[in-house]
Amino acid sequence: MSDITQLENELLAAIASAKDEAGLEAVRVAALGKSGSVSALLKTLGAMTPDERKVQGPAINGLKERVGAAIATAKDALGSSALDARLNSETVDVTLPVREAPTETGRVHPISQVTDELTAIFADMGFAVAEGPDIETDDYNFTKLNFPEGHPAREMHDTFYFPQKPDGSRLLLRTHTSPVQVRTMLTQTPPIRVIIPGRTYRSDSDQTHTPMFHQVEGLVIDKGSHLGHLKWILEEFCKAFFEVDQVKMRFRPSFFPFTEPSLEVDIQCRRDKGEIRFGEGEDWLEILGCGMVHPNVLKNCGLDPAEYRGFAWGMGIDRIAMLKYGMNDLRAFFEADVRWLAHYGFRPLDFPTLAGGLSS
Ligand code: 2U9
Repeated sequence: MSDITQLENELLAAIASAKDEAGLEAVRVAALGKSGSVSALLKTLGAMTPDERKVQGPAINGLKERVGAAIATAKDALGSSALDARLNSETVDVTLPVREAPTETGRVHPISQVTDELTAIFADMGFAVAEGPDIETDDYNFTKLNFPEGHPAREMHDTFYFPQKPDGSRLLLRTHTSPVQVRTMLTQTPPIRVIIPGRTYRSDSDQTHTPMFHQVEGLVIDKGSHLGHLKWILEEFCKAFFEVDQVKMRFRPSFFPFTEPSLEVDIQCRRDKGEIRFGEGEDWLEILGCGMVHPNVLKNCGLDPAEYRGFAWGMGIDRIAMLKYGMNDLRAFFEADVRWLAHYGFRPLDFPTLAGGLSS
């Protein structure tokens, strides 16, 4: 067998056994590429006598053409079988249900929902929302609010302090949202009507306490403000928030350094097989604290107690969310468990509005 015939047989076998287009391309380069075996044979023509060339020329060129044609045929076959394989593996089942959009599957956390609910209720009564920093000075968190230096009420707050600065002062994580009322009074002229929902921090952790929790506080400052206004606002809030027509409330004397008199407020409820219903029953449940702003606080915030009076209240957003929506462990609020959120969360486009129903 001549060398040419042997090379042709080898190349045709290699073409036939190429598994894919990359393998076939390797065979093409090895045969017809610049340094390929067929190209090497073609180069030998130059050194031949004219008689030899007459015989070898057509033989080698014939080899080149047949190998080229075999590669082209194999390429077509491999290309269409690769396409068949892709079409078979990438089929789309058009009968499958359409994947739900994030607006359908995402959920709003109950704390965000309840914050939106109470903002809608107080906005309807003419309140603005005020905000302030989570990191506060001792002055705004305690001193201006009538907590004297060394007063035991400071200890009750289990404060997270930052390291002491060279001048002896130290910043802290606010233990309540009250410093925002201080900032509001220092920068605005009455009448003032604000609510302050926000994060607060105390070093405490059990089933009903977490180191970070949420409060909403409210403040009204005006010339003739009195406890009657406060009671009406709180009653209207409780009816709207718990979505009941009537609610009985009980005001008990208490003590807070920043209010005088100070009161704790219970609402009427019925406890029924682990469930709580509001607006009926003979039980009482504590839901908030309130009072008339202490004259010292008004003075500390640049207001004359002879001219202005104020009242304020505060409640835990997490606590009222748990009461309204029936969760029993506060810690689950902050564990970011999507199964919990899928159960207790709210649909993102169901904004709470008074007209449309808060929680429906
Ligand atoms: C200023 C003046 C008065 C805010 C008030 C309460 C009563 C109160 C607690 C409820 C549950 C905090 O989340 S909680 O632990 N708050 O009982 N808060 S009066 O009074 C203020 C605030 C600011 C300048």
